[in-house]
Amino acid sequence: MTLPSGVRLETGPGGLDRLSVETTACTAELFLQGAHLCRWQPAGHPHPVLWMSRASRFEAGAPIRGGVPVCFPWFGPRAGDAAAPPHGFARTRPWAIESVSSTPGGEVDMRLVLRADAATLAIVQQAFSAVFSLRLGHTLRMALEVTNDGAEAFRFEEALHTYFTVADVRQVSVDGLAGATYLDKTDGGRRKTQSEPVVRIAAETDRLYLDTTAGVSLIDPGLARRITVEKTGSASSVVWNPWIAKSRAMPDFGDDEWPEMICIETVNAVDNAVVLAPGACHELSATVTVTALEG
Ligand code: TA6
Repeated sequence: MTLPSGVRLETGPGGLDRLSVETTACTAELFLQGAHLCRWQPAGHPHPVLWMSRASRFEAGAPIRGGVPVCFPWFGPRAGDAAAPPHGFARTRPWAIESVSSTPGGEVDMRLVLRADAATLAIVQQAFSAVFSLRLGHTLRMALEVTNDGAEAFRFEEALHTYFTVADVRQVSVDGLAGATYLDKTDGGRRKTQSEPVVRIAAETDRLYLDTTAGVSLIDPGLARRITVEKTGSASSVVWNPWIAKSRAMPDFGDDEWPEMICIETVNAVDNAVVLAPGACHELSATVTVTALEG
């Protein structure tokens, strides 16, 4: 495959193949395993946008900790199968490069594909095609398009499980979810309402917001920036920070890393799971923009 200038296919840590991007618009890295974007840095921005754990594993078949895990065809634990890996199999399967191109302005378009095969059919008896497409530039647009290639309806969950870098998670606020219903995973999954205008993090926070199509903004005074996530085809959002105890419990997450990250995830899960008729397709997208905090 001929790659545009500024894009290389190389072997990364753990022998995992990755596409690396260095253009006038941005730098980025995406592992073919999981179509996993681990780095995206728009030109002119001094601080990393996506967060990566310094303890992440890079091994075939092991989930990478940070960046944008692609969660599919289930979110969180698999219902009725405690042995199944959380967040589905897409993030640990090899995706194939369908196309890579660039624009005169240095933006890079990638399309990667994952199709049902014997390995996935052994887990979920469903024929599907998934295309993960990205436009990497001064903004980041990601889209997950799933097609039901089977003869029966296909119910699935999905998420772009995006990890963002922050100066100190205790100082940030998350705007756009006021009034939404959420499942509080730190409180037995109880249904609650986001009564505060913005979400602040002062303890382990793990909330699945339902029936919300609104964009979400992360205001980070420490890095003097606002990160906005606009979405389409998504009715759920997640806000997650593991805090102290959960960080210690995860071997691929440094004990002292929790203050420097927050997940704002673009999701369809639980009440908002997608049900596709045979032959139908569905797209979820997220567009990430980074701007300086005014004033
Ligand atoms: O999206 C939040 C969450 O479901 C948390 O409950 C936590 O489990 C996190 O995902 C990380 O999941 P992972 O399987 O990547 O360790």
